[in-house]
Amino acid sequence: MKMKEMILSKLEAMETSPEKASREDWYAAVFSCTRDAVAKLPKNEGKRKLYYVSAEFLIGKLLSNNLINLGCFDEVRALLREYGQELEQIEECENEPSLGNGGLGRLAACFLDSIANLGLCGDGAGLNYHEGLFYQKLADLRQYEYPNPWMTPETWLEDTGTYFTVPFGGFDVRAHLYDIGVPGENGRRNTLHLFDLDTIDESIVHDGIAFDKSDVVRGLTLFLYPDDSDEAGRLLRVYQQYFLVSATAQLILRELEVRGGDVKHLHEYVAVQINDTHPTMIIPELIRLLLERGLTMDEAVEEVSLTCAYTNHTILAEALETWPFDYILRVAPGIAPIIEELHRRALERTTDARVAIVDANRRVHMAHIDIHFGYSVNGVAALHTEILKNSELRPFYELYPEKFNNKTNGITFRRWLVHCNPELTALIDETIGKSWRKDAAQLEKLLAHADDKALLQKLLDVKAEEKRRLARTFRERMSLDIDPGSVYDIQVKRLHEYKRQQMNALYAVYKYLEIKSGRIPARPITMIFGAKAAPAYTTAKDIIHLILCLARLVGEDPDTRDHLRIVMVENYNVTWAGQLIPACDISEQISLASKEASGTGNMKFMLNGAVTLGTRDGANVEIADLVGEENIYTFGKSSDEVIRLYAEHSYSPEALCAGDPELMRLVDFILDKRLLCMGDPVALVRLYKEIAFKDWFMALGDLKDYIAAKERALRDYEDREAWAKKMLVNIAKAGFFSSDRTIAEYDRDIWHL
Ligand code: 26Q
Repeated sequence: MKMKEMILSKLEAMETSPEKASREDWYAAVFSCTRDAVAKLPKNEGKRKLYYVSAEFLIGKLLSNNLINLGCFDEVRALLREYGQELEQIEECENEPSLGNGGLGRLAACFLDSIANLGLCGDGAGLNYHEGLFYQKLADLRQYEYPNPWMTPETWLEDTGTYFTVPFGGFDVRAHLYDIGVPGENGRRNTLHLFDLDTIDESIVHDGIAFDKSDVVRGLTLFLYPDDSDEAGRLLRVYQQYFLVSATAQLILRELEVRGGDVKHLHEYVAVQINDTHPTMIIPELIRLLLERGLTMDEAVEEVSLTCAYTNHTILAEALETWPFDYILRVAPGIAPIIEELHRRALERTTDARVAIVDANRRVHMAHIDIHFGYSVNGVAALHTEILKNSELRPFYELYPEKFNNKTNGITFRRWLVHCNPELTALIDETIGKSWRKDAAQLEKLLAHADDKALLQKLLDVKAEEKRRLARTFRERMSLDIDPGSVYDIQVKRLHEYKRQQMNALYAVYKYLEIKSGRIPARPITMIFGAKAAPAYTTAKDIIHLILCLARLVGEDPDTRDHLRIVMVENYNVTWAGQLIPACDISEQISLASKEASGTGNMKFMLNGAVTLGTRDGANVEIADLVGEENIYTFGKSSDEVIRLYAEHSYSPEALCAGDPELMRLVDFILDKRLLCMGDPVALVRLYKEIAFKDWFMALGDLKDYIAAKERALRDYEDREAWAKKMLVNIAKAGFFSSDRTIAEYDRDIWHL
């Protein structure tokens, strides 16, 4: 039966008709038919099966994406339109599962999509957080956190009825396996496995997101941790990690048995990709289980080392996970002796204390386990991998040069172009045909049309339409009027000092003061922010406060409000991203060089025809090399310079301000009485001190250069045709950043599926 008929008969079974059905009825019918259709697809099979193990899968809403991959998106959209419904609106009934923090979690979701679409045999394994990452509310110029429940009766989760016993210190729990189908366009599917506990109790949450963190049985999979800054939460985080890896390891061995594989040759049947260090304990856990099945320690260590590969997503030293050995003893005593054994074996290979697994303070360095006892170590962008090899992980690179490799990140074009920007998709199809959908490099065919004035005009028209659509969304959801004729300048990503939203805020101060002194921009500017701050990260919250204060100041001042607008969207998530990215003119990618491992938002914006304003950091470097200097605005210190400044301890924001009154004036504005009267003086003074005296991420060092680059971009924007050409080149060169390319490389170099 065709999808259309299935949906209509579903409505009938629900005792309604297409004419009478409400939006919710339509959603229920389309959802259930889509889920059934996915479930019916045969699985991708192969001798070697990949398990992508990750604490986060930021999958976003699934309805449209699944319809696209099932090949019936157009059919369903047409059916709905026949009855006066829009798929976009139907989809509002679906909650977004917020099972990730940001880039790392979203990358895992893009990878699942590409693995399925390339027809590879590979599943994801993660946790089913009931409340996800917190829900962010913005009120009184501040962020407040609330639970973010997402499971409804219409859920993509399929209860498999399968349980695995996880042995914690002193008690066992039963991991309950739920599955979500991941369809590919080739008519087959893979699976995202999410583990949960039946004893979880949402009612223990009170006052926002507080709960008794020592209550493992009722609280284990309530929330995704935004960071480890909460002392009480750290131990629970280790419980979560061991729960994930123990259940996953048992699933792997059970599936191996069903497939008739031989545990003695595990690596011929299984590849495990460890997504950052959060699932690292799968290495000792697999060893433990292989010992139970009769392998010797030598054999078990050897097999597991040939099975597990590790991806590093961070350069920030403080973000590299270490756990007290005592935590492991308490949470997972079964693997504590194995970690000690691995430590001993690593010491046999080298006596260099920098690469020890357990350090002098009895802390376990998770990444060190992965590198010693995994067969591959990869960074996520060319620059990132070079920095790992030359500085952060240098002693490891000297030990194991053959393990290190780069896999520049990518994004799935099915969500980040076909789904979120159907108008641009249609224009591309019309211009160069559809071959780019299977081979993203074909987007380069657009370059042959770079001087086609009619096409350039159409590109501008599509962008203008997306900008009007976003303005409508702001009006409906936030009662906010923004000018669709203004330049949309967007910075959306987690809030972190290294990403430097504070530098963008200081640009807003600059522009505000310019307008106040009569220098009116050629065209109004709309600055859009979206960012969640970790609840315990004070400086990040202070930066949000500053942005919200500036938004109010600029928006209430009759001198400035028609020329500059600052908007911060509440609870930035995948759904927001899908609405903001197609409408963007200028993509802000302004991290301090050397700090952003890759970035993936940068790729989504470029694919949708935004021009990047960025530092030479992460994948921006590769974007710049691809599009050429005339199609990107780069500024700021190089990563080499930054690394040198840190080594010399020679960076001083105070000295910079002392020598530059203009810079000083911008920073001092944080303490301007207009802001102090409106906002929280404690927060503003604290932030002022942080920036004026510490400025660990050198925002002041790059500010003048940043302002100049942005002014240049705004000037260039006024030559609409020249700008359209930049847009076109960015779209044409985005093919490299398809996650299909990334996954093909993982398979070629690491997984060999
Ligand atoms: C660690 C310990 C305890 C609790 C939480 C954490 C934790 C949680 C999430 C540490 C790190 C993360 C997330 C990291 C992340 O998203 N990294 C991003 O990964 C992207 C995909 O590779 C890159 O594009 C980004 O540059 C990188 O910042």
